[in-house]
Amino acid sequence: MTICYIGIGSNLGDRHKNIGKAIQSLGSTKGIILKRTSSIYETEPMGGVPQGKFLNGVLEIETDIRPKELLGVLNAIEESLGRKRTVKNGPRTMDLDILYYGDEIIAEDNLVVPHPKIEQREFVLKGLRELKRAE
Ligand code: PH2
Ligand code: MG
Ligand code: MG
Repeated sequence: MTICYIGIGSNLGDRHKNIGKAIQSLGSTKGIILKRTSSIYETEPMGGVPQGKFLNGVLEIETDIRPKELLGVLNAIEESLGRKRTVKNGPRTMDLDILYYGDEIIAEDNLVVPHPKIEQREFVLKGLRELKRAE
């Protein structure tokens, strides 16, 4: 089993409801144990088109699902919550990103881990600090 950190975000529709549903789906997926959830922060949109504020947080999970397959699970949950991939970095009902997968380093076309934008995003660092401090 590997400890992973997942970034969660929503800025479209009922943001709180979307976050709640995604956490519930993730926690009820076979092979995933939801360990802890950071506070959910309201954040100004960074980059992309002008858009509404996000709710963002960080989740700690334990899993035996390999990274590529985990990405598939996250994409399926995004889709179940109505995510449409139209505008790059545009508004989204749900965004689930693999931040860390244990201490693995992955550099593939569709999956880079650790997530390359961790250090540019204060809300991700805040969520990670909150969970790591509680260890
Ligand atoms: N995600 C993006 C682009 N901009 N801004 C905030 N505040 N939160 C996000 O999760 C976010 C963003 C693309 O994934
Ligand atoms: Mg993202
Ligand atoms: Mg994403």
